[in-house]
Amino acid sequence: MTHSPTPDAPTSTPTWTHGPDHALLVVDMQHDFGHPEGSLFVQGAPDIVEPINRAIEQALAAGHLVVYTRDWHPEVTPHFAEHGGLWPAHCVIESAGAEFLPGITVDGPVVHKGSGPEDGYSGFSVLHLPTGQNRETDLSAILDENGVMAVTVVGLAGDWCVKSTAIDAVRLGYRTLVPLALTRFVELNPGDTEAAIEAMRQAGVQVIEAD
Ligand code: VGL
Ligand code: ZN
Repeated sequence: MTHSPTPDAPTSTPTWTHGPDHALLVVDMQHDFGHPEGSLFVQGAPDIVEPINRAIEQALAAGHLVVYTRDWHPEVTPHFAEHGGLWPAHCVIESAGAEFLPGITVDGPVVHKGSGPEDGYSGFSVLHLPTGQNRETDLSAILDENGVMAVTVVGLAGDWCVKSTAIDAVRLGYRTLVPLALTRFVELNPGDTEAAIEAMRQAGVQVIEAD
């Protein structure tokens, strides 16, 4: 990785006039998070489908890479409450709940995460519990092969996978934007949304308020 971090990036509204080294990361726009009948529905998620589609269209029109992540869990995983984790079963590999929301435009590489005995939320790496090691996904290799230096992270959920992916992106040296208009939060506990925004800003993520 040769990117240098730019923690003091300006705080202006993002546009899709960014350079060709900019990629859009669309995180976990899947049935279980985004559909009211999904097992881990994130309030407000249906409202961001069309705005994200517009961002995808603009990114593709500008020749930018759009990369998608999918939460992709085995039926038995320490990530699920019934096996010691935090969450109801969701996004089980090849199940209907793991499908992309039918409304979302998919046009780019797809990175799966969480498919082993793993816990974690970042699209870049998850913790492999048997070894205690972080296991990398293909995401940073895909970005590097495409000369990506800056990323906009959108999708679900703002206080979990979007937050972790964005913070990891900064650590890996990408200039990183999160437009709040293009994400929604689980808010498992009151205050989680504000805390997630603050954690992203502290890490050097450029969090953009909705207009
Ligand atoms: C997520 C909870 C559990 C997410 C994934 O995509 O934000 N949240 N697994
Ligand atoms: Zn998950």
